[in-house]
Amino acid sequence: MKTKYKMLAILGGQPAFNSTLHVGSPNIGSRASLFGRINDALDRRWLTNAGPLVEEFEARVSELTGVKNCITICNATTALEIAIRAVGLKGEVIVPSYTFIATPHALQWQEITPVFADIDPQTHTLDPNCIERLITPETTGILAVHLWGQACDIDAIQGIAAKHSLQVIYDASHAFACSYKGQMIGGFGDCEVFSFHATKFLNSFEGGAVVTNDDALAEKIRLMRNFGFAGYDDVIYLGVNGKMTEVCAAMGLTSLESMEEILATNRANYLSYQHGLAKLPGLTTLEYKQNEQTNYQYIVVNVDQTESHLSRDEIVAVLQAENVLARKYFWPGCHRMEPYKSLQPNAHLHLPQTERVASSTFLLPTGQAITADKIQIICAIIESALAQSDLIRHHLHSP
Ligand code: T4K
Repeated sequence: MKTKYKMLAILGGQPAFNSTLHVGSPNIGSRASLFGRINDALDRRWLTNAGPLVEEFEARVSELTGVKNCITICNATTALEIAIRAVGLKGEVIVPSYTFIATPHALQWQEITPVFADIDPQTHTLDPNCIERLITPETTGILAVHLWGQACDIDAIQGIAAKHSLQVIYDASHAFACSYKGQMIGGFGDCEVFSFHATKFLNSFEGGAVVTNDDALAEKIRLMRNFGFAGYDDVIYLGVNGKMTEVCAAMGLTSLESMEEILATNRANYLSYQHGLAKLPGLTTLEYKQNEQTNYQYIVVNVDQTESHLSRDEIVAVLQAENVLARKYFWPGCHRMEPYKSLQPNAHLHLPQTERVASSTFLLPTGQAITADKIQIICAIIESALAQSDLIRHHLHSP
């Protein structure tokens, strides 16, 4: 790592970092704990199919979220697909476009039409005011996303769902260990889905879970996760293979042991970025609600081009040249990706906030791989770039 006092890499200088800094660099807990658990699993010769580590991980997630049932699944995308089928969604489902592509794909994969709704520009979560006008006789549910770990407006969404007899699933992939009005995310709607992917706050290499207080729904999901087997030689349901392995559960349990440290690092990183970016014109860091629990998993920066001397894309180009792999999540919006772009070519007409936020937002690296001194350098790079905006623009856009 070199000092901040240097020529920017985009202008021909050496990159600030010798190796790439990633937005999703995994948090790694105690290797000794992890290897111990994996060794035990090998000794037991029980490697998957709801083994003891999976059961322990499920019990810990239930306990932490205060939700009766946790069914771990091999990843959150499959968990969403299973949850959608178990809840009985069909026809059309209302979903934000400003999310990771897995959210609408989990519907479309089952030939359910995702009907894209706009977001609140402050929180980036589904705007309840945009839902009702999209409801048709074909609508069966709402699939809302607790984006960046911030809860959606759950009260408003549940109110609309009750009025129109719709089911509600929350994609809580970003929201493990976060709260809504003081209650942990997990127990809202018909069910909620967590992701424990390597890049997430709490990781199990790959992994996800459906959590629900509905025992009958939980039972159905358990069957669906395991081909519909109710016992040896007895299939009573249509199912898939959605099981989590013991190695993944070992990683999940080990990550849980480090959760407080990960949270403290994420929070410290968030405050360092806030401090470092505060004085830069046109740049604002997404504010997390101070009266809620949050995992500070993402550093989300919005660029107001009327005030900033560089656009979001120009800033990202500057950072990437320095080996800071800032990401343009979730650009260009799911409605502008296939197959939705072809199936719903006019969707953008009712998604003005999604379009605006998707084209002006970027994410910065955080987690345990990032330290305060690296953050200071990243902020100094952005500051230096903004101060030399004419030169950078000329460099980026001249043929
Ligand atoms: N719903 C929502 C709202 C989601 O955000 C996601 C996933 C899902 C559902 C589905 O959950 P899963 O089925 O994945 O459990 C990444 C993650 O792969 C994805 O899990 C996540 N959201 C999404 C926001 O980010 P990509 O396509 O950007 O992945 P990738 O490979 O570029 O990884 C991100 C960064 O992390 C890169 O700079 C590389 C770095 N990285 C990645 C891995 C896997 C590492 O440094 N180490 C690693 O081991 O989607």
